[in-house]
Amino acid sequence: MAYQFILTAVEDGILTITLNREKQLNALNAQLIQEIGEALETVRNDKTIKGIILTGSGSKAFAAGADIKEFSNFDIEEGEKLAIAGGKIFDKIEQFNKPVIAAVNGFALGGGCELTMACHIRIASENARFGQPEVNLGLIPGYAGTQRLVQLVGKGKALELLMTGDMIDAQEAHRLGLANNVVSLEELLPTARKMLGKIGKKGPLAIEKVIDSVNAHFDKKRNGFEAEIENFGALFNTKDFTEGTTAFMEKRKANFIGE
Ligand code: CO8
Repeated sequence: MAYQFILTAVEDGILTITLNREKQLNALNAQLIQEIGEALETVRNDKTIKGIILTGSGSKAFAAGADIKEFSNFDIEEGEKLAIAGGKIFDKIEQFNKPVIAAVNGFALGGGCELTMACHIRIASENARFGQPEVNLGLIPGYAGTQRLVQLVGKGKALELLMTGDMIDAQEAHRLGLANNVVSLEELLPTARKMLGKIGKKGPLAIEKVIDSVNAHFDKKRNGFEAEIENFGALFNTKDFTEGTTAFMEKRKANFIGE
């Protein structure tokens, strides 16, 4: 499929989606966000794909935010419409049935930081900078930054970052739990691929249920404990469960098929 603002590539069962507006520091316009959603849908039911990496083109930015030029003249209705449409794609990422890793290769600001937080895991390069600078524009985050930042770093630090608009470096993001780990820029994509390679050897349905159960914790309409029990029980009815336990007993590696 041809996209205007992203690049996609599949290698070793991993789909890499690269935000491709390097001159604009990969600022997120509405179409770019929609294209991420479309690219994800192409692999949802593809059993050969074990995971997804989201990254930015170039070595300066993952994404420096939502495209300020796109929404600078918007009124209330247009602003809300943009936030709702984009928010649905961010939710899709968070709830995706395969692991999504943000490989954060530079600035991840505003909507860019929010996009990393919608991903399941964030790996940062040493030059990465995170921040929610919307207050500098007289705005607040519109892609759930006020919610997901609290989930990742806690209320006090989230309020500080959201109200000061301060940028933090990769090490500080790691210390706060925003970044899972920090590696050199050269090691960024290899590290993300290695992690997805490891996850890809596990039972895909179990991975899907891990994602769903953890998400249930943060969903006010669900009880996470009940969701886990339901997901746990459902896995007993799968070929992967039979294969996993049989392989253990036969002292060999399991060959999961995602059924
Ligand atoms: N939107 C549009 N263009 C951008 C953005 C952006 N967020 N960030 C950078 N660019 C563009 C610049 O305008 C510039 O373009 P040009 O060469 O045509 O003038 C180009 O990218 C390079 O940027 P700089 O020259 O500014 O590069 P510097 O190295 O000097 O500075 C910074 C890098 C510090 C990252 C700087 O570009 C910056 O501060 N960018 C804006 C950061 C920001 O405020 N982000 C938050 C945006 S608001 C947001 O994300 C709200 C999310 C919720 C929206 C919900 C829907 C409504």
